[in-house]
Amino acid sequence: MSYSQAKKKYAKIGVDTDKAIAALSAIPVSMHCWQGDDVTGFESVGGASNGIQTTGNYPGKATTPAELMADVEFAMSLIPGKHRLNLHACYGIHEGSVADRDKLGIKHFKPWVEWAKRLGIGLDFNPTFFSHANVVDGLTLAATDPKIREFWVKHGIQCLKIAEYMGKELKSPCTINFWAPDGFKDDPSDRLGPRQRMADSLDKIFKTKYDKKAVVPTLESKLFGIGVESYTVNSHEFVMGYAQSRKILALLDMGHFHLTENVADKISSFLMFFGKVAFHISRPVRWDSDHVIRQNDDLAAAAREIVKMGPENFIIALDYFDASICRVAAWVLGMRNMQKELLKAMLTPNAKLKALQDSGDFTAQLVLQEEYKNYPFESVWGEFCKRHGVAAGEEWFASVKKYEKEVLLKR
Ligand code: RNT
Ligand code: ZN
Repeated sequence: MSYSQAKKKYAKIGVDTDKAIAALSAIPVSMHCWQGDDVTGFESVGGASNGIQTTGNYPGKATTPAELMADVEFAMSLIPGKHRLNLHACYGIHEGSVADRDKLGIKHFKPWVEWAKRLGIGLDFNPTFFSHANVVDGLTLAATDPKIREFWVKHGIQCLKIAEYMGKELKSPCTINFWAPDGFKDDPSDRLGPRQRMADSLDKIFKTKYDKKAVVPTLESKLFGIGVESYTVNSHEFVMGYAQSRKILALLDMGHFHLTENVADKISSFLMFFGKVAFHISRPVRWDSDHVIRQNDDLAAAAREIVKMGPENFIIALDYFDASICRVAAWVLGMRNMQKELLKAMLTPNAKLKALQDSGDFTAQLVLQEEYKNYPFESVWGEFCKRHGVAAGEEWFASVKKYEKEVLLKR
């Protein structure tokens, strides 16, 4: 169906496709740098460890800053619209010897900021509380040894400074997300102490003066990790309470809940009590496996809530890392899937469906919720891509295969 035919069809149900295209164009998604190299970073050649791991050894991963930058740029050229890059502290660029996490500074991220300026994109940031010898007995900010806690507090403070620098230089607020793997494999005898130490460490970090217009701190909750099955310090309840009382944002990761929980259902409550919602869009398969996001029901439900609640109230970041497939393809596919689901939600007459719910006409609600799914979304997606000068269909993959042959497989 042509775009003009689709536009007419959508108009009949009260949906303005041009408005939807413009609205989608205004949503930046924070693309995670760590899909490009299996969360390795530039501090050592060892892979991700201490509560985080990747599986697979597909060839061609980026091993230097120049390679990662090139791969991100290439991926972004196949994704419609302007987006952001989400960096982790372990992606600092060190000249000579590697500065330890507590000594990281602005200079280690200057090349990233210069690069982002050239691309005209914003950066987001994350302290790295894993892949390090100071993760002691699975703990960082909640460690029993005050010296270990102090090390990680220093890291958190340095990262706040780096995030402030990014936000100011790029004139776009930098979201800094705190995720710490702290937890225990087996039932702990003391569940309170580690949480008190975590809160104390976080308080010490956030006591640092930082420009609240340039930096948006978020705290990510988690249910469990491999090797940390019985207890996670930063549980959902801990994070809700901490973030609410300290006036920072809580971050929801789609892989950090029981698999039967509906993560999309949490969004409206978050919005009511925090005003803004930070999101790690991921795909758990049986556990927090961080598979590439697909156009599945979970993603669709999350996108619908984002659209209904106002996308400007969301910080949308992707978080998955599959090392068993082409990493550049994984980025492009996931980013486009996110945008596709947002567009589908925008092309749904949400106000009309809400009116049916409010009037108690649940039959019509169910029927139309289903029927609207078969409207000609693809024609609008095609027009959106055309306006952004990128391929609408699977042709993008041929470009990735060419890049893979000419660049990735030569590494
Ligand atoms: C881990 C968390 C966290 C990380 C990134 C790399 O379970 O989801 O967000 O994936 O910080
Ligand atoms: Zn996450």
